Amino acid sequence: MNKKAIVTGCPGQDASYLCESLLGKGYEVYGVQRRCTRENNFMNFCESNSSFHSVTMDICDASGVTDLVHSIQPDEYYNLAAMSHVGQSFKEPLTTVMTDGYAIAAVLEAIRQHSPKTKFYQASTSELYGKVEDGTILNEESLFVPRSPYGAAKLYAHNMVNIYREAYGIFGCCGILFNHESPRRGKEFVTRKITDGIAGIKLGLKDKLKMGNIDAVRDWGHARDYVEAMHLMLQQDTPDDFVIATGKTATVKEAIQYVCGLADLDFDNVYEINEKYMRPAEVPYLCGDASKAKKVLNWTTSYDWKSLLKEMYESDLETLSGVVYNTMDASKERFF
Ligand code: G4F
Repeated sequence: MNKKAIVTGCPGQDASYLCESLLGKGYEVYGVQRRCTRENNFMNFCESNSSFHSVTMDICDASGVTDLVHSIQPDEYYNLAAMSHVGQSFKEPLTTVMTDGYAIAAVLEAIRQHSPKTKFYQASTSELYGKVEDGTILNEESLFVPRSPYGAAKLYAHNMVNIYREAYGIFGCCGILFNHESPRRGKEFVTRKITDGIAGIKLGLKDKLKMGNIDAVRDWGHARDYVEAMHLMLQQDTPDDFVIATGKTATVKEAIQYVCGLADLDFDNVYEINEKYMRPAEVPYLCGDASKAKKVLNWTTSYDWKSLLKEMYESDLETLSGVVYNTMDASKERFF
């Protein structure tokens, strides 16, 4: 019998990579997405696979979650759905706590009552750490002091997984993932905003990048590598929490400078600071130590922030070049 996995958060970046990976490993995959989620083509590969089953459900609907867990009895459940934009969580604190906090209590209860052998993965985050001193390398033992509604809701969920593990023996793991990006990243996150924006400027489609705090420091890795860590966590004999990170950092400013270099554009003319993108409270510095994941899970990452941004920039340049080409084609038709 093939293993069965439920993956929430389709068709987002992480869920799309994870579903592809699980299908490649021979799983029956139940990909959960909310009704009305914007269309995108990341899931095309999965949807043409007969082992992929598309499920429309809101993870905040506890009865739907309970029915799904009860009827599927999945071997593994990956909770990747979230209100995942930190800045937006200040504007939607209640939606955030429902999606990123309450919904996790609901699925843990469903598993406890109806499918206690299901192994559960929770997408925890480096945002749990909050305000840390520059230069601090964070690991599984570091203190959690979240600085956003997003971080607070995620900390509740993180604690609940640990409580259900201890109290009821549920096999629950939290991946404390540092920032992970790819060409599939939404354009509202800073790396994709930079690569898509600079590709647009290069092609004359855009004027300037409007940025928030460009002094923020992040540890950026590739989402494709990070979803492998999620799977590895659920293949262990005992459940545990793991930091997943590259251990290398750059500022947002360095990221812009690097992509400007790829595009052969002048950094000073490319961006301007706009207060709109500043957050009420900022997490200024994040750098992770993934030694435990490397040792216990044998997990490795093949990208650093430069090779990651290069792949993203090249992908955006190719996509936007197609837009320019098609526009020229249409105007040619009109002209002749
Ligand atoms: O790309 P970001 O929006 O990611 P952030 O806030 O670090 O959170 C992401 O990573 C977390 C850890 O894995 C996840 F839990 C979370 O769900 C999300 O995926 O911003 C990165 C940094 C911030 O310090 C932000 O203030 O870039 C700064 N920044 C500066 N200008 C900007 C901008 N961020 C965005 N999104 N847009 C800007 O214009």
